Amino acid sequence: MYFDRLLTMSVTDTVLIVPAFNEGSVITSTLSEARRVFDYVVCVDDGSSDDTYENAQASGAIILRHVVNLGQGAALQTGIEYAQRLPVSYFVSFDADGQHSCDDVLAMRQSMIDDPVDVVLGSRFLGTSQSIPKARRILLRAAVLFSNLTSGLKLTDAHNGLRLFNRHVAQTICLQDIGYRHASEFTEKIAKNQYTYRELPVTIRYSDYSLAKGQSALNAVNIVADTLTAKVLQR
Ligand SMILES: Nc1nc2c(ncn2[C@@H]2O[C@H](COP(=O)(O)OP(=O)(O)OP(=O)(O)O)[C@@H](O)[C@H]2O)c(=O)[nH]1
Ligand SMILES: [Mg+2]
Repeated sequence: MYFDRLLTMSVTDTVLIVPAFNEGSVITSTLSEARRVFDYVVCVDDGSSDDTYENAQASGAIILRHVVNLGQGAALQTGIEYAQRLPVSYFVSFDADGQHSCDDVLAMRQSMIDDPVDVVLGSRFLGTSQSIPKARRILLRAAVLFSNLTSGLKLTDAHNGLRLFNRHVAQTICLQDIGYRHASEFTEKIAKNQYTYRELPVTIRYSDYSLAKGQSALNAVNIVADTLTAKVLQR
């Protein structure tokens, strides 16, 4: 144990918030990898029907649980609300399926320390995305154009789940959308709440596992439809 601690970093001012839905086969490695670097890791089991909850326990992370599946947005908001009671300055949204890397989080944290802003957003288009399917790349690029049009921000990657933000954002973001559209809501609220922000290059890993269980392209159509509806209702 002691030697193991020597080999591991111990970042205490940052909490990783990991929404997880049916990630039983990868959750232990994702959370254990994170715990080697970050003292505070909060995993929200979003009503998984597999052994995600049991396997997450083994990592020593803090595990919260939705009794029913609500959606990534709801899981993230639950984690953000809980994490505010921890003695940390920085909050990170981090996926459970192995697509995000702790090294990128450390770089985002350092960027925030060196030159504070409210939100540091990961961008796979400033960085790299290992073996992203061509169709997915085209869809994501189109989503960026649409998101910048509707939010007024100038982003290079609008639906990247890897974000680091400060306590002011954690206290005021209040994600309402429980599903995938929370990602658009997050960028809209950066504009609406006038958060200062910066993008940083990150690496998104596309494995056979993440591609097999990940988002269907159809979701993009839903997000566009929901966003347009939200815009019309705002009027
Ligand atoms: N699919 C899905 N994921 C959820 C849900 N609740 C929490 N999550 C977690 O949200 C994160 C992102 O979900 P993904 O399905 O990987 O979505 P994505 O990364 O945007 O899309 P891919 O690039 O296809 O993986 C993962 O850690 C999921 O486990 C849910 O209701 N459905
Ligand atoms: Mg994923």
